[in-house]
Amino acid sequence: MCADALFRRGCLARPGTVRTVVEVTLGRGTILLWTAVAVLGIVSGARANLLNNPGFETGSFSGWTVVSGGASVIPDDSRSGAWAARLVNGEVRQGWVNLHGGRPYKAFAWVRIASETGSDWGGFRIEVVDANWQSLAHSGALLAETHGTNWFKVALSFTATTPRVLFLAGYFGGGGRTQVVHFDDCALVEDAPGNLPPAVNITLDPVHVSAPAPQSYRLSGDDPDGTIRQIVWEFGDGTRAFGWHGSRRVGLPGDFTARVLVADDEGLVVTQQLAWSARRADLPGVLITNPVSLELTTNAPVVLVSGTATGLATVAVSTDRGFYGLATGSNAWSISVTLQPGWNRIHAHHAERRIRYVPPGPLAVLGLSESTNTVERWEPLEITFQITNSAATHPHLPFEAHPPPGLAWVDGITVDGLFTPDNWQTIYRRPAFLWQPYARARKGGAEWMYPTNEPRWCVRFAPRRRACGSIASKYARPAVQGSRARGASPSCRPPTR
Ligand SMILES: [Ca+2]
Ligand SMILES: [Ca+2]
Repeated sequence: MCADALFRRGCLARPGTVRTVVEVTLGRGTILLWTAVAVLGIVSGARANLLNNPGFETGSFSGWTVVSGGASVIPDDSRSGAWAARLVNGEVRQGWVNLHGGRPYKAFAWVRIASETGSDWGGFRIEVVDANWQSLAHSGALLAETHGTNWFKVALSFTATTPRVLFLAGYFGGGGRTQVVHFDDCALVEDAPGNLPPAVNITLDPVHVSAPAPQSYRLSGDDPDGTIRQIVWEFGDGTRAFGWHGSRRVGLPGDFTARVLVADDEGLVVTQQLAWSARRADLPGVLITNPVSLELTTNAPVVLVSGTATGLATVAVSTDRGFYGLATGSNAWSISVTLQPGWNRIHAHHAERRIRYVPPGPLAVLGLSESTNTVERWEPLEITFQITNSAATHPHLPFEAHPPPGLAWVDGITVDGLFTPDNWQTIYRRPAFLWQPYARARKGGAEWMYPTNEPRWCVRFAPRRRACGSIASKYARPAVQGSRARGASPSCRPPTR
């Protein structure tokens, strides 16, 4: 009969066949934390600052015009050098600055909102206007609420529309707000191709911590042709922080490397790292002597972990992947640790190893099972299957060949189902997902959900078009992109049409 899109198993060669291909993209081969990507563009030579007395180092407003409000030059809160400007709802500006019409420029200023009271529209701003009094660049209202009370850098970009411009800094708003603002190190420079990386230094104080104790962290520096937009600290002991500086409490003993990720306003990322350590006398000592390497990859599902300990009757070993056990021995201890595919963090008290388990067999899609042999138009066709020998740590997260900096630990897996009603002239791609069936049960007057069996992969598709003749249900073949292990080539073929 001329069926209304009946889907039936096993008729692959007939016209109108719907084929299914399960396409598997596996977790990447390695975790790269804080990979430096300081790839520089072509940058021209030093760019001349077109402003006069940009840092107020004359000790005066020479080169500037005080337009309104309270304005003074102060010696006790400069961003650099000896002097900075202080405005109390004031405004200053440079005289007309000559530049080249049509060329790109950048304007910078360091600003600190020393105090702010009241509320009204507007706020402190940095602005560039052209000879026709058209605003070319504007920082927006800079408020303590949004920018805090520490020094920060304002970076503006504009294209000159006239041969001269004004550089303005000051309060523009209602009289119900009073802002005391310090600013320094202003600049107006012609833009150049490329992007310079942020130049930064980091400090930890103290570097060697007698834990438990606080440790402060501080990043200093600048992006010479822009601003620093994002700062992420990865201290190495499992803690993170954001921002230029702060303090945290250190409790974990060990030797660590702090890494700092710094991104500028054009997305260029540089990293800095600094070794530090913590010791504490009030904890038992546990060392892992085997494996020696802090990180390694293995094809064995069980790894022997051994070490030494002082001050402990038993040594407990656990992983972040569900293993827990007590080691044999105490002063010299050992235990067999069962690994899960992907990365496993093994902890023997505060000692740690990271081991990636890559199953040795070939990647395969097994146990394909359909919900039904035939479905009507718009009815769902559900195919479940298993994937063996995947090395993805997080099968519920998608695979990313090039994850953003800081997200490299998300080594997931992407599985798609491809469906075609016309021998691959038209392809419908549907994402598969790891599906954990549950059973409901009522216990103690409450409803509970219990997982039933192991999770399976599942992809669903409902045909939306009619087709004549018998339509086969599926044709499955795994295809692998990416790799499970570093440098490994795909072990399966791409979809066959
Ligand atoms: Ca200065
Ligand atoms: Ca830059």
